[in-house]
Amino acid sequence: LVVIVEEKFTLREVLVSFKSCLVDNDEDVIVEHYLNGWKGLVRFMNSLGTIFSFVSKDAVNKIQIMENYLKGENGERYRTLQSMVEYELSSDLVDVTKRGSHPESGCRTVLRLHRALRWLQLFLEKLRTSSEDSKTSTLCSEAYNDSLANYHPWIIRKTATVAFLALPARNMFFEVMNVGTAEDVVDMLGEAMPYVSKVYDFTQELYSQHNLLDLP
Ligand code: 1PZ
Repeated sequence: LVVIVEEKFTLREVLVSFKSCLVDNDEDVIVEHYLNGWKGLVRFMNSLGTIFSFVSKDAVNKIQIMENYLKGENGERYRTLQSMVEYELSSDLVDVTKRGSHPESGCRTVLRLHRALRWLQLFLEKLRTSSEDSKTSTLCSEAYNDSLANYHPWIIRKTATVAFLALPARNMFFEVMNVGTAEDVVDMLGEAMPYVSKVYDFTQELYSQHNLLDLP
């Protein structure tokens, strides 16, 4: 007899897991933990249905690129975002103005995830403050248009906008989060999103200091 126990999984633990990214008085981010946070987000997204598989595929691909660096011979240089940036820049491993011999640098790969984290912030904040009759697809596309869309070509924007229409309604969406009543969800987001924001803010600052915010 084989018993398969579906592991209970809640959005709270995913968001809170970003807390463990920050080290050294919030002056650095551990890449391994950052990727773990992302794996949780991908898992959550997959539980929303296969329509988002084109999104999760890209995220998984980027997580994989970073994990390969971590496992590779220079893995130690990729331990934190700060050490990755210093290493890749000082060793000329980043295409800075146009795509060239380093199309998959750690810096540009993390930048894609970082931009997506901004979308997540905006979207979850909209959800948190939304009323019962708000449409998740509207909240989602507003958040998208204010963030990621600015970096995406027309065909991806179009595809994303169509996919958003398949998002479950607000109450269903809250249920998938698996944290309790709508009120519990609102409380959870208020408590857990600051961890994500801290990681976002640190990364933004680091990338801005090194002029990395427009990497091709
Ligand atoms: C909850 C519903 C999920 C909605 C997800 C909203 C984001 C839509 C983004 C659609 C983009 C998917 C296709 C991939 C595009 C890539 O071209 C870009 C740029 O990478 P490059 O081509 O330069 O290598 N990839 C990205 O912008 C990263 C996208 C990651 C999206 C992760 C979403 C996180 C979801 C968390 C859900 C809780």
